[in-house]
Parts: sequence; C-alpha cells; structure tokens
Amino acid sequence: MKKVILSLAIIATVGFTSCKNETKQKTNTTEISKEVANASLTFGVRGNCGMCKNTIEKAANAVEGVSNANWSIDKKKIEVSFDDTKTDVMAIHTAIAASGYDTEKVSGSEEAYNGLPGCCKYDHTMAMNQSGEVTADDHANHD
Ligand SMILES: [Cu+2]
Repeated sequence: MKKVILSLAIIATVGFTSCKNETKQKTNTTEISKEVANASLTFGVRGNCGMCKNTIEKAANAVEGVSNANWSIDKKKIEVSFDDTKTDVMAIHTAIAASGYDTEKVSGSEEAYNGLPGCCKYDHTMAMNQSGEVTADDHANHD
C-alpha cells in the first residue's frame, strides 16, 4: 500500500512540475517601493499560468514609473500602480504586449509569443477581465 501511495505521489509531482515551477507567489508584494505611485489601473491581459504571470509582471515592472504589478491568473487582468508623471497607460500596455501577451488595447508581439514556452501559448480568443469564477465552459462537455 505504501508503495502505491509513493508512486502516486511521484506521478503527481512529475505531472505538476512542468508548468508550475514559477508559480510560487511572490510573498514580498508589500515591499517598500522606490517609486511613488500616484495612479493605478486595472486592465485585461491574456495568459495561462504562473510563468505567464512572471513574464507579464516583469514587463510591466520594467516600465519606468511602475512600482507594482499584479496579474491574476484566474481573472486574466493586471493591476498596476505607477507614477503618472513618469509613464502612461499606453506605455504599460505596449511593454506587456512586447513580451508576447495581448492586452485590452495592444495585441501581443507575435515574435515574442512564438518564443514563449508551450504552456504559455495562450488562446488569443480567451476572455479577459474575467470574474475569476468557474465559467460555463467547464460544463460544455456534459451532455
Ligand atoms: Cu504561462
């Protein structure tokens, strides 16, 4: 019996490591930021997994003036805090799109998209700005 449990555990571990190695949440999101955020916004960004989250947030954070970015896997949207004397909304959209991800306003760079890991190749028709609740799609195969 122990052997069965052990092998199940191994299977589970192997099965989940593929697309999950970067899903560990940043716990230091409350870190004191050097930038002064006087504005924030939320908009839809397509993506699949924790690696997408990393890439999207990194792209947003790389924009000068952005102090914090938090993309939700469930809701397909990002919250960005920024200094509006240093950057603007379109610069943030453009930076994320350049990393390969579609935003509400700018389509993701095709070249960057093609370079994404397989599990990050999101569906371009995916709904953005979702509620985060389980959608009807999950029942689509029931007949
Ligand atoms: Cu991904």
